[in-house]
Amino acid sequence: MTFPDKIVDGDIRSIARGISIVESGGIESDNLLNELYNRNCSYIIGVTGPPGAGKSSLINLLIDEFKHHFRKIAILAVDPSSPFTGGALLGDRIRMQQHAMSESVFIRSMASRGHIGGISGATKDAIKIVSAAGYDLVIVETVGVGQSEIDIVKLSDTTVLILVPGYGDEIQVMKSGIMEIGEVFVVNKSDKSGSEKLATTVKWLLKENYRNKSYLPPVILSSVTNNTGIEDIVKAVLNHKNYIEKNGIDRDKIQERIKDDINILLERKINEFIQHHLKYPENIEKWVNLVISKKSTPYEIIREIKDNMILDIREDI
Ligand SMILES: Nc1nc2c(ncn2[C@@H]2O[C@H](COP(=O)(O)OP(=O)(O)OP(=O)(O)O)[C@@H](O)[C@H]2O)c(=O)[nH]1
Ligand SMILES: [Mg+2]
Repeated sequence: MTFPDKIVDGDIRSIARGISIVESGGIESDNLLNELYNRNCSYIIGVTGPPGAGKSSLINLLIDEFKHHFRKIAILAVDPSSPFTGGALLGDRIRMQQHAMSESVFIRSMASRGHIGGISGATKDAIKIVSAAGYDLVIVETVGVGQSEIDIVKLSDTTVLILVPGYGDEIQVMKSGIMEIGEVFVVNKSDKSGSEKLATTVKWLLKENYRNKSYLPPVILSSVTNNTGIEDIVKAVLNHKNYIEKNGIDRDKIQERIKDDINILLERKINEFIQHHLKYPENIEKWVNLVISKKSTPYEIIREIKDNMILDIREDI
């Protein structure tokens, strides 16, 4: 069996290796993703929220509930803080450990390599790997810090935003622009004071401001400590899944993702092309000197570059 076939067959070691390959990028990664491309059929849930909101603990409980609705579940936790084995990474593993041995649950922590708080491109590719391997549900955990929230919205079919009392008074909630982020809102740590007030505020804000008039995100109180609200979160996610399928939004999202894939590859190719044919940026200093010594102008230089490039490409063909 070939390596990509082993992934499709669901072999855990091959899946893990596949993810390591896409994390490193390069031609090997491109070839693998090409082999696996048209096999993406997972439902993707993004779970985001401030550090320590209880995302990992909640996911741990949600897994059991989601098992009734999906065959195989993959969890990808993006660790924003440390590219190595940082505390958060270890913590996520421990919190989800009880599932680690089960056949139907795959858990992987990924470093986001310098994308502060963001989802690395590698996460997007890792989703493709587990998706090809037949995981029909993928849960991506990411800490909500600015850009990462936008990234997760683009990536996910349903985004679950976890809030906790104490972090966000009304103004913080407003400021962080959360109205654009979630389709399911959760106020976790409802065993602590202030959670109901926060839930009421968020509900009110959503009602007033939510972008989509035909879908109003629910606001759910949960507590990992008391094991409450878990079923409600799953129901809300399935409800949103239903909504997007009924309204064709899932198709729009697929189009957006493919567009993104093509754009990323195109950008990379154009950069390689420029570097190769123009010897850029090595040549920039030479061009600057030509202008300083009045031997040329930027306009002349560009014209010459363009003409040379056309000749160059003709030779290539
Ligand atoms: N009281 C209370 N504590 C909770 C609840 N949920 C989680 N915690 C605690 O909050 C802490 C952080 O939980 P995590 O699940 O690691 O939170 P996280 O959002 O995944 O954290 P990062 O991945 O580091 O951003 C842990 O000590 C949990 O035990 C809850 O509902 N109530
Ligand atoms: Mg976590």
